[in-house]
Parts: sequence; C-alpha cells; structure tokens
Amino acid sequence: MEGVVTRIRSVLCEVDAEGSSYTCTARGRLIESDTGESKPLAVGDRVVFEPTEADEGVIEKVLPRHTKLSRRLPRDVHTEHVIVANVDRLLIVASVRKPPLTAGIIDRYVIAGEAGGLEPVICINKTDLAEDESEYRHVVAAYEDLDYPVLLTSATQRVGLEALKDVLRGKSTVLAGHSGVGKSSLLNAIQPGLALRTAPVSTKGRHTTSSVSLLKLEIGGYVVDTPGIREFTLWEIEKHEVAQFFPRIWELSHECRMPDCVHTHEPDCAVKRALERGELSRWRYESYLRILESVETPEVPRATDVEEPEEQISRHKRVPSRRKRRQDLGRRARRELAEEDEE
Ligand SMILES: Nc1nc2c(ncn2[C@@H]2O[C@H](COP(=O)(O)OP(=O)(O)OP(=O)(O)O)[C@@H](O)[C@H]2O)c(=O)[nH]1
Ligand SMILES: [Mg+2]
Ligand SMILES: [Zn+2]
Repeated sequence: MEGVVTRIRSVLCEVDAEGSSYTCTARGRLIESDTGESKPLAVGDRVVFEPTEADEGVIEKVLPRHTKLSRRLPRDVHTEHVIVANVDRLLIVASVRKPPLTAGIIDRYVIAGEAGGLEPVICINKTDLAEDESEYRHVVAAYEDLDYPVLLTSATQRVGLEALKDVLRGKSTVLAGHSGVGKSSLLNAIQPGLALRTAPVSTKGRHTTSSVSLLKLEIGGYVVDTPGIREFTLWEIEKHEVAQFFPRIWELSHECRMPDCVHTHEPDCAVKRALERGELSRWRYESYLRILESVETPEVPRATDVEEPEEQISRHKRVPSRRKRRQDLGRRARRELAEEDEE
C-alpha cells in the first residue's frame, strides 16, 4: 500500500493510507542509513508499506520527495535532518514580543524554504502585545519588498485568522519558528478541534510541542506543526550562494570586481558601494551578513527551543532486531498513544 507518514516516534511511524491510520516500523536500512541523513524518514514522506495487522505495517521504501525543509544537525556538518517532506508552503511564525522579534531566524527559514522548494510566507503573531505598529512595521515592509506575503495575527485576540486560512486552504503547509511564538495556538484558533497543547514559554527551557505532526484541515489542506528548534543551521549552502537569496544583492554582485566576491572585505565591491550611497538597505545587508556568518557558525541556541526533536532516531543507537521490534510494536504503540491522550 502507499501512504503518507504523519508522525514519527522513536522507531514507530504513523502512516495514513486510504483513510486509515497504520502504526509502522521500517526496514532496518531506513532507520540506520548511510545516506548522510540523520533520519531517512520524515513526516510528509510518501511510503510504500506492507500491512501486517489491521492497523500495523512495515515500511518498505520511501518515494522520491518533491520538496523538503532541512537543516544541518548541530555539531555535525555532514548530517542533514529533514524536518518535513513534500509540503507546499513554509509558514514562518515569529512574535512581536515574548519571544522578541528577530529577523535572523526569519531569514534563515526563508532561505531553507527556497532551497527546499517550499513557498515561504511570513506570519507575525502576538500583535496584541505591541504598543504600536512601529514595533514590527519595518519587518513587514522588508519582506513585502521581497515579495513574500506577510500576515499579521493575534491568536488570542483572533485577529488575521481569515487571511491565515486563505494561505492554508487547499495547500500543505509547515509551521516553523522559535518556541513560544504561537504556532500551535494559531492552529487551534483556526480549528479548535485540533486541541494542540500550548503553554507559556517556561523558564526551565521547556518547549511545548514535542514532535512534528501532519494534521488535516477542515477547510481543506494539511498543516504540519513543529517544535521550535534550538539551532536551525542551513544545510548545504555555501558562502558564495547566500547572495542568491537576496535579490538586490545578487543583482549588484554582477558588478563586483572579484568573481567570488562575498561583499565583506573585497576591493571594488558594488554591494558595498551601493550601501555607502544609500541604494541598498542596511537592514538587508546586515541580514545578509548574519546568514553569511551562520553558514559556518551555528546560531546561539535559545534555551526554550528543543535541541533535538525527541523522536530523533540516533544513528548510533542500537536498533533491535526486526522480530523484536514487531513484538514490541503493538504494545508500545498502544502505550504511547495512551500517554499522548493524557497530555
Ligand atoms: N498575547 C498573545 N499570546 C499568545 C498569542 N498566541 C499564542 N500566545 C501564547 O504564547 C504561548 C506559546 O504559544 P504556543 O502556541 O504554545 O507556542 P508554539 O510556537 O507552539 O511553541 P512550541 O510548541 O514550544 O514550539 C502560549 O501561552 C499562548 O497562549 C497571541 O497572539 N497573543
Ligand atoms: Mg507548539
Ligand atoms: Zn561584492
């Protein structure tokens, strides 16, 4: 049968196929792989599986992905972590305050989205906490200038939800952004039946959503809720490629003297010249510099975001034999689902 992975927990995947949900294990090589991916299976993957019981099965293979949102694992430059596969849009959620609005993370996600074939949309939530619009106006203007749609929402005051629905309707969309910005709250606001867990950002560094999951929307379409990720480091982007994601800088770069100019210290650089003449926004140039730097050095993690998704399958963890896993499967699945319900 063919289905879609909706959630991954430890060595178990939930797969939706023909209107039913199956709890599946995967063939060994799909769990421990040498493909340079930390976890060859991701939520959103289309898979071929063999049903073994009424609601259980074994995943045989993963079909090719048409999009992916990836990051580089912290402390391991050679390992790609695919957060989600095959979704159309990336809704980058930030908040006006609590946590404060920063452009760095938005830029990073915009680039990861573009690189993985997803359409980025920016959502600035918690507008109710702003004293006035000037707190976020510059951010809205900057991304609208780049032709990215920007939504302004308040999940608690129910502001901007119709526009949000228009973005989500009939598409598959992944929500990403720091812990506590209100990703799960926004989804609950447009579909209360989802009943996703939400909580104030705690000082103990706890995040609320603990695993990535694919959910069906009543208005049509799918959404993927994700936990805030501590270190979102870009995967497979080289320094000289960064400018391609900043259209104005890219345009100017053709006039730089050095063919591999990264516009920081090189002589006769058209980008720096435009900056001095006020023809390029300093704010965008600073974003560019931050991304350039982050391509080599990971961003400073926020205490509240998860270090590793909890369901992460470690490459070094010993994988039990298939027979043992099958034996454990039914019992574990039932226990984990029961625990989930309690949350
Ligand atoms: N004032 C205000 N608070 C909000 C708004 N949206 C969410 N919150 C609050 O912000 C806190 C965090 O919201 P969550 O929805 O759990 O945030 P999240 O982005 O899902 O966080 P993680 O799951 O940890 O990544 C909760 O206490 C929400 O009630 C908003 O629009 N305005
Ligand atoms: Mg959440
Ligand atoms: Zn240059």
